[in-house]
Amino acid sequence: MKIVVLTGAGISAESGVPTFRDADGLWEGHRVEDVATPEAYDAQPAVVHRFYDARRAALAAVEPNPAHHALARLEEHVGDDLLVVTQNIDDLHERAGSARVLHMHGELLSALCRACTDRVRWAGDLGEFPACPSCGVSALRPDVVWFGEIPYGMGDIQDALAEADLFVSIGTSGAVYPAAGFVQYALGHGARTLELNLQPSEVSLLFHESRQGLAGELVPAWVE
Ligand code: BJW
Ligand code: ZN
Repeated sequence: MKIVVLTGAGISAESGVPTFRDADGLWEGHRVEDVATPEAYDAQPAVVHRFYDARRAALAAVEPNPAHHALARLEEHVGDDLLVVTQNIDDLHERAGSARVLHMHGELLSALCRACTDRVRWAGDLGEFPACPSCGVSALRPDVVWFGEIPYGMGDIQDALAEADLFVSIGTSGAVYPAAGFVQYALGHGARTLELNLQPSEVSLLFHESRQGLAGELVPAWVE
């Protein structure tokens, strides 16, 4: 049975990583839609670098939770039949042991060169405007996907969704496209669909089944 799991900020919440649209969300006082844009970065690159530097530092102090571990165990059982597509830029799936993880919104531990488009590992403290190790130009930006930019891996994701027997969405509000549209795409290709989220999402009604609760409880219960 082929399974595609989509994860969002809710799966990392119990590890202590803040979500975007809950009360204690990121970008305090700002709508993420107004600040997570290339235009915001062009206007105030130092502010945006500081924001991601702080999140990178915070990442070092958190650990995967039972939901990440359950997905890693599922991969041990089903191997290549599982693909985890995550909107998260943290590395908690990998640290829990998942190998088949596609980071559609980029990665906190990666930098993208605006000059040569190489993606390089963000090693330690490179300073505020580090130079690219590939081309030497000082044009490294966070390797994350902002509004108006095209998410990574869309072709592979569509192929996996089209082949999936089961699509499971975990800890995402369904507010951001194209990820919010995956349920419809999977349904259109015959998959069964299941949502695991703390509260009803914007797309809950599209799923065959929607369970509400903590990812750290719902995901292990679903996997076992
Ligand atoms: C728990 C829990 C617990 C809490 N247990 N659950 C109009 C209509 C349709 C689309 C558009 C439109 N206008 C513009 C667009 C496109 C736009 C978009 O969607 N805008 C919307 C605002 C409408 N999208 C884009 O621009 C995207 N690109 C694009 O469309 O390109 C065109 C294209 C696509 C495909 C092919 C070809 C071309 C890019 C979107 C980039 C999003 N980037 C961000 C920032 C990434 C970097 C960073 O992290 O800083 O990604 S924004 C932010 O939102 C981040 C997240 O990945 C993303 C989704 O958030 P998520 O994960 O769902 O978090 P929350 O906080 O919203 O929800 C958490 C949920 O968990 C809640 O429901 C809680 O209840 C739950 N929860 N604790 C279980 N313990
Ligand atoms: Zn470069």
